Amino acid sequence: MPKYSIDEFTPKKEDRFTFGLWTVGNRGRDPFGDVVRDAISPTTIVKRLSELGAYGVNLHDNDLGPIDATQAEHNKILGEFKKALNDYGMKVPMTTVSLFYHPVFRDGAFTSSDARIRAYAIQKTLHAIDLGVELGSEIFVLWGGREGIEVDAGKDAMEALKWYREAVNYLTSYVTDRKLNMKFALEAKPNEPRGDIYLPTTGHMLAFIETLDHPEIVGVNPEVAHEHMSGLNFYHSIAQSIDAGKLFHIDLNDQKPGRYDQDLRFGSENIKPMFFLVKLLEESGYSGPLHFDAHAYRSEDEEGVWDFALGCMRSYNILKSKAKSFANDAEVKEILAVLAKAGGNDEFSLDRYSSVGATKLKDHNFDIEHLAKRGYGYERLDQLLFEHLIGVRSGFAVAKQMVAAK
Ligand code: DIG
Ligand code: MN
Ligand code: MN
Repeated sequence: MPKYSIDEFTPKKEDRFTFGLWTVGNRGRDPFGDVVRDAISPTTIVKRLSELGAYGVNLHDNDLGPIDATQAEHNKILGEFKKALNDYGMKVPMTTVSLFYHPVFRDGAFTSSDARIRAYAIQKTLHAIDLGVELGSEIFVLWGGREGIEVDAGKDAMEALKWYREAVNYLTSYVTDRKLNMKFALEAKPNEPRGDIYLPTTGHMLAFIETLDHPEIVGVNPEVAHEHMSGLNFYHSIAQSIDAGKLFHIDLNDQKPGRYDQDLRFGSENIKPMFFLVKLLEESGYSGPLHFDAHAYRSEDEEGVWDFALGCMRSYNILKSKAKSFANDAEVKEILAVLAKAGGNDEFSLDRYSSVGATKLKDHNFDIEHLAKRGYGYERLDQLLFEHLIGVRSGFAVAKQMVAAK
């Protein structure tokens, strides 16, 4: 049995780490190979994640049991799940709905050209919202994995966006009408499984939200791999989401550039980008769940799955510690202070327009040759960051004790 060290990076419930049932429950199927792992029951997932220090689990409506389960079967499975949550002190901060797995959604759910399928998709989501309320979720994620096309000839993009808006408006009206304590987090992805997915990035979602009837209860659920698939800087996507007051949830994982959606263990590929992400989340005071929408390599057995889960959480905590040591580094602080001072003061009051100010600005004579000459010290600053991340500038706490995995 692998031994897990207990040290300052060991996850604790107050870290707010969560996993979808479908993440650690991923059985390793891929487009070119069958499952490699046995199914892990929801109650076992709750138990093992709790023992590793996780705060909660998330689920799609169909994760607890088959889509054609009878009401009696569904109630039995739900009862066992709720008992496990209670026994192991685990929460369900987020619920979502599968509008992508069943063949009925082969050409979209909210954006299907068939009005009956659009209606079924909304009905399925209403029931999933009710399930989430029953489990105590306050966040409902909508990922439109099938809302897209392979060929544009078959669907008017303007019409598709109208249908998308109709569906989200219907759902927010339901929550408002029934006075449910639930807000929505829209998750973007550029492609896969569709050739092109509508609203492909978090930026598109932020713009879309402003066109809705109840934008105040709609935010975003950005995922690392999905923005990286578009070659975007995830830290910047999160900064814009926080700036807009719309970071309602987040899907943490990792991704090699230019690949399909790999949903890799958090921190396993892009240490520096994930450093800035964690630094922002912690320094901004983000208080939502830290959800890992990722899964173990197909090479792993069940023990490897739990190594994966612990690795996600430990990596976040290690980067959190690195962010603190970097921010407290005297030389880093000195370089940043010089940068701030060299930037001069805002003598033109650029943060508040005035007619007098505009005249003063227009008449000012800037010495741009002089301004063009200054250097910025980024090389030294980035080298210091590298040395923090590599560990030569501050070692990790030595593992205090080794204990057998429970
Ligand atoms: C894929 O990134 C999607 C689905 O796993 C789920 O609907 C959503 C919730 O995190 N992410
Ligand atoms: Mn993904
Ligand atoms: Mn996701």
